Amino acid sequence: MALRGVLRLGEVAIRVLDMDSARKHYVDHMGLIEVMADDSERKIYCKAWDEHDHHSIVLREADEAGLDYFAFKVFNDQVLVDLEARISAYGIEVSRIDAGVYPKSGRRIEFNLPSGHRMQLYAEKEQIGNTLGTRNPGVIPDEGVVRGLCINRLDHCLLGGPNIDESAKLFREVFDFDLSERIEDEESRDSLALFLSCSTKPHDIAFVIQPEPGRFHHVSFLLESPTDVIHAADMIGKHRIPVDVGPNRHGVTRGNTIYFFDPSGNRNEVFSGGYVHYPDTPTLTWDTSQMGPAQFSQDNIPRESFLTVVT
Ligand code: M3P
Ligand code: FE
Repeated sequence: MALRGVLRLGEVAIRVLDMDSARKHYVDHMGLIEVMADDSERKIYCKAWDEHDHHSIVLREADEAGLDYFAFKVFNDQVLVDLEARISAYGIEVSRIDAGVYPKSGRRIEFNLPSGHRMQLYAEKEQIGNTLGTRNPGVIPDEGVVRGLCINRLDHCLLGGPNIDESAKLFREVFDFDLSERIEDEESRDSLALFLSCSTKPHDIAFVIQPEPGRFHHVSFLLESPTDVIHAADMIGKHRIPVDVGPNRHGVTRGNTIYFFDPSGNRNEVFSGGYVHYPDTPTLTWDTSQMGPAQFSQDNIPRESFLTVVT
């Protein structure tokens, strides 16, 4: 697996109810960097410090919270050409979006997943760097660049909807992702949650079963260390950010985690760690007899909210 196909989750567009409080949360408290604002569209664009691309998070003020769309970056335009043909041959309608329609971005293709989510792929986005430069870059940016929860980068998102087996099949058969982990019902063996990787991370995207299509479970950001997770917990407490769970450690993926909510009710996660996944790593299966250890391995208490609270 040289990473020459789908590279990573590159953009998550989140609806928020009020931009002032969203900016306070994502920029002032979490420490994402606001790189651009579009007042007419009521959007702001943000990045984490150790990302080279122009932005990874788009916040849009709207009447309802949740996910507008998410986009994966692919290696080059030829991958985009190949994937468009493969998605169409698979039986999913694909539309094309010209370069520049999405700011700082090359052309995109867009389609809907069986779970009801709008997904895009793109190969080009303006790179503005991580402030360290690319020659003798050092390891730590100048004071003030790394702030708040000390987030290194956007990592993954977890989406809720029906037909999660079908969405996972598309990722495996068309996008060449691996199924790294699966939570199933102990009796029916039905899938409850599916974790998929296109890299050496335990997951780049995951799906959880939900009756309503297109739901947003969480967007997750990578921190450098478990020490930073504890620091983030202090900051979350200081700013009175509502916590869902944590600090704790997922059994699934083994990440040290905190789940919390933005002012619109969208769930966020910061985490560090997790094992290394390779394409020959066997799929790990959990079942509902071990929901506690699967979800939160430090107290083994399953949280009902994991399967019910989404935006
Ligand atoms: C993650 C992660 C559960 C697994 C969740 C996993 C709660 O969100 O980032 O590893 O079962
Ligand atoms: Fe997560």
